Amino acid sequence: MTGAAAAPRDVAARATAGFRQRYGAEPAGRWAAPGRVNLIGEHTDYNDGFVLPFALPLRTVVAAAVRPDTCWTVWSELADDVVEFGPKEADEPGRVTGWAAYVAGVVWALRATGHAVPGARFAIASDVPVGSGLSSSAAIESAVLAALVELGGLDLPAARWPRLAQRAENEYVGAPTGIMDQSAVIRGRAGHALFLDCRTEEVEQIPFDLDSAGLAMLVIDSRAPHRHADGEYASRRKSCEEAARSLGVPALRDVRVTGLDAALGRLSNDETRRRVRHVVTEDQRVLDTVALLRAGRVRDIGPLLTGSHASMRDDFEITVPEVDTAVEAALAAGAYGARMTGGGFGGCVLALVDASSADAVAAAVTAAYADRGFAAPGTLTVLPATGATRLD
Ligand code: GAF
Repeated sequence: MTGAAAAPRDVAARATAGFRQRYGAEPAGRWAAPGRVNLIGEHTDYNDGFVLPFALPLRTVVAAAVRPDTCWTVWSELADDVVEFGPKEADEPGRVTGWAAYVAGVVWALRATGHAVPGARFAIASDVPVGSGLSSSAAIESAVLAALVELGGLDLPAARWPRLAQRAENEYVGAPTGIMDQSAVIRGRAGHALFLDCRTEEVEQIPFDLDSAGLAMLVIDSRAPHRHADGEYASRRKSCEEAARSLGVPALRDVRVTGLDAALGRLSNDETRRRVRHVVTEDQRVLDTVALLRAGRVRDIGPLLTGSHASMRDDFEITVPEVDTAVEAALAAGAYGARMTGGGFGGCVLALVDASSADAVAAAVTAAYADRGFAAPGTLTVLPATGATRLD
């Protein structure tokens, strides 16, 4: 032991302790933003379609205060590292790299849209695991954005935050993602899933009360090593955009299931046909899921979740053996439905289960992993939680 105080376990306390230790001062406030899972609607967001994510109880907390000059200093417990940048680095996308790029990207996006961003010091602590597909990057962006808007008294209503945080990720970090993650993280509400029309950005909070239905949502971290996920994501997006151009529509959202066969008949490439079929049927599965939840039929969404997984596996081809194993084992152990959530090539699987059988389903998945020689998965049950917020 070195005599240093043990790090506090609570994420907000860790952010505050990190701020005091790095900067020898008190933060002006603490802002939190959660990770997310997507209940259904995968790779539909950048096709102007529908998604239904919810915010997780796992959060990233940013303790922050303004500094007198126009520079930004960031410490994160994730890398136990301090990064400092000024306007020159902030104004040139790509200049700040690694985890701090998500912070610099937000500063860039705010400045690029004409906001006078105050210089600031940040200390970041997080319970959102990195690399598990639970949007740890959107959580950092959103918590930093919330902090800067308030510290700078910026005129920027929360409804515009998701698009701005997405720009940080697309244009500063260079990841061609859609608007789902930032929307879930910013606009999520406890006890609800967020039904988002990614074209109009209209949202509807859909009650998703697992507890009173005696259900639980099991999140299984597949622990699958990332296999070229970034390049595969970009290539899926490109195929979709090319397919929309071939079909003469603004986006694949404009092809509805009733017109799917006719649209497929106009495409000559089999792989492109499968990509289009995934997106069009997935949009419909989101709409069907929303209809069932509005009717209070939570259990009945199970087959739609499983259908979404099959579509991602067979048509969009973004699953890997670990996630397929987790889905199969969860279903065999009695889950009502199961699917990979997020961009693919690893990440997490969701399984809708009776609350009383969550442990047994988790154990069954762990056993199936051991049989296949995979590293043990992580498991936890979650309820929809609140989006980005100021803590105090
Ligand atoms: C990632 C992206 F960031 C989202 O925008 C979305 O496209 C998702 O993959 C797939 O649905 O999380």
